[in-house]
Amino acid sequence: MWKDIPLVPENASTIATQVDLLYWFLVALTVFFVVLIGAVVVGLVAYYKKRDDGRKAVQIEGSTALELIWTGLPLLIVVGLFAWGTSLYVAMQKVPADAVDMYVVGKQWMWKAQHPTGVREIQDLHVPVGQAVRVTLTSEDVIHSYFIPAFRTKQDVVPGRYTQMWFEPTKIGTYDIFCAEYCGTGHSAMIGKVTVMEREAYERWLSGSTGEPPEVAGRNLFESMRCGSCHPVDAAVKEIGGAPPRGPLLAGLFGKEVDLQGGGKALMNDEYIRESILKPQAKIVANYEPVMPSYEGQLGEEQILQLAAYIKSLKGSP
Ligand code: HEC
Ligand SMILES: [Cu+2]
Repeated sequence: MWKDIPLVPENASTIATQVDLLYWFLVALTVFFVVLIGAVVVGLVAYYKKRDDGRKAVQIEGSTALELIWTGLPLLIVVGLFAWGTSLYVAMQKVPADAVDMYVVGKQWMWKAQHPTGVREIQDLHVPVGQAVRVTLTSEDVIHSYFIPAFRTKQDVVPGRYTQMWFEPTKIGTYDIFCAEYCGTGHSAMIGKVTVMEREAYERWLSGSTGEPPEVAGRNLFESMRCGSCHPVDAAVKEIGGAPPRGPLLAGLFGKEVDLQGGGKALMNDEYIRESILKPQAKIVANYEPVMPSYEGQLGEEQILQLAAYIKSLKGSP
């Protein structure tokens, strides 16, 4: 029904209906009070204007009942809205366990996407219907915002940091992607299309393009950047080049806490790996010398995501 009303985008994800319900409730509530208060104001003006019988206005010095009503009622409404909004917000943040990972890097003025199999595309995004997708986003330059109105999802894309959003498309079709954060002259051209396809069609689309999975690209980078000259990736490696490894073992660490010099702890996640590669001096791992060079300027955001995917894929107990 809503698609016939202009300005309301299509409803094509599992959360779209809930977002719309909250939205329309807010609109209805606002309209209700505007009309009610407007009608009372206009009505009373008209009523007292007509009744010119020389009476004086009566001052009301206080009314506990009235005060309770006009404080309590709005409070109830606002707290209810807060609870509703918060629970929806939490649902929109909680990524389903079966979500597949995709990566999107924003850059003036394009979106570069990478699929779990390594297939890449620019501007557009192809996704299978009925499959939850977690998108990890970052930017190579300024702040952008990844906005897919039909899915009711919008997420800031910030340089130097990873943000996430997820959606589960429910309807086959092609929908808009916009940049929703003014990012320079080409901002209005920073648009694309998300194409929701049947799973088989998506698989066919994927196999029609070539690319390496991010963790494979990451392993190649790990080798070509010679990270392995300091870091063992296998607990069995006790020596590199005839000496004990200079860097910590990287296998089996993802999602765990590492001890830092000076007693703190850090959670090994995408963000921490990124910082370790670009600003290795920011957090020094306990019992290691700060000898890791910074790769700032040598590795792009997409490459860092690939390295993180590779480190994530390294299994085994540290
Ligand atoms: C010259 C040796 C050296 C090289 C080369 C090197 N590292 Fe390191 N790396 C270290 C040392 C030493 C540490 C621990 C001290 C610290 O935190 O800076 C470390 C820490 C790390 C950590 C944090 C590990 C933890 O247990 O918390 C990550 C992730 C990492 N390096 C990734 C890389 C990647 C990816 C490369 C290649 C692009 C690389 N390193 C190249 C020496 C090196
Ligand atoms: Cu932008």
